[in-house]
Amino acid sequence: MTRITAVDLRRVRLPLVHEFQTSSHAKRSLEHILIALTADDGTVGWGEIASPSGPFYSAETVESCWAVARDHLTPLVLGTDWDHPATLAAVLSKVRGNHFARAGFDLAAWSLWSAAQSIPLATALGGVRTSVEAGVSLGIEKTIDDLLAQVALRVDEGYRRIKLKIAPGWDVEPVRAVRAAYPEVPLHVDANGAYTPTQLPVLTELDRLGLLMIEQPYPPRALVELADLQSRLRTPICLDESVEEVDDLVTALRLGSGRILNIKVSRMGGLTPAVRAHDLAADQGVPVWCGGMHEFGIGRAANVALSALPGFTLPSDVSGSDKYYARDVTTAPIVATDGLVEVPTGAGLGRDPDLAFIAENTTDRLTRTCG
Ligand code: OSB
Ligand code: MG
Repeated sequence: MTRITAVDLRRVRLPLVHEFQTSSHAKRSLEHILIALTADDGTVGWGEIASPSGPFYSAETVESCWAVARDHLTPLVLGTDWDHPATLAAVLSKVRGNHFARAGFDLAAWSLWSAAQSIPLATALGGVRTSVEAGVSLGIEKTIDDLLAQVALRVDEGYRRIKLKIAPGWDVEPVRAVRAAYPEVPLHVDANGAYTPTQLPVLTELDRLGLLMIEQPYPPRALVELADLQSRLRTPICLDESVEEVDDLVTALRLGSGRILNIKVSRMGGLTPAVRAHDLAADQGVPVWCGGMHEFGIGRAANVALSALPGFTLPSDVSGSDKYYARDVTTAPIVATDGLVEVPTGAGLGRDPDLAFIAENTTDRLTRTCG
């Protein structure tokens, strides 16, 4: 049995090396919340809450995560006895929604537990790969030339798949330009829910460009409309925002709302539900890949570990730390070489926090203990 005796929350802000713009907003720096859980035997496990600052991807914000972590999740984990992260996840799931906040605690519990077992996190999760294929996600740029320059950079670095953010007004033209310049590169687009059925002609145009998938063309709850769209397109629809719960996946697969699943640890509420979603998708022959939220090194290491599971048959958004940050919060960054990221082999997360660098970039901190 393990008992958490201390919870340490830190808000940490890092500048982005390149501004990132999606259909809803642009960002130059990111603030994530790092969590350190200490067990009664002294073992420490780190987690990360990778929420965007504003409620544009999901309803959560850094502020909401901070409040829920402080007022609800910390009291739930402090002093609770548990023998496996899934047990603690069940306790955390008393809190409805708030998946990003919960995911940070769930990850910290997995880090702690795998460290205590002296096994890599990937092994603890059921991972089978020693390295995973990495894709990149490219934001909306000011011009098509700027976008082509970004694609060139990442193709030259060896990334295995390029994803382009699209939005009404930035879709067929830029995607066609990239397709023309790189006829062979595995390419996909992500709309973050920015289209409606009235824009079917645009999606039909995109359907002709040989894309691997079209990610989240319609808003999260539009599962019926997505199923209708999927029946009209050859290109597989990939679900992201639509699947927050494993039960959403059950509904989506029954309806035929998509053929591929992006599994994000944050969006699902942690590694525990992420593995369940993987298992369900694998059962039904649905390929999955791991999506990202621009994670710092802690969350990034977890994404790599998760991507080692057998059902992750498509390249994940697990680019090297250097795509986003000049320096990361772990003593060793995540590195992609020729489009592959090695799965950490050390016990636990396999990446150590760089405490001095974290301290330099901490904007707020809160510690709670119990005897
Ligand atoms: O939809 O996948 C998304 C970033 C912020 C919000 C939503 C998304 C993304 C990404 C980032 O695409 C991918 C990454 O972390 O490398
Ligand atoms: Mg997405």
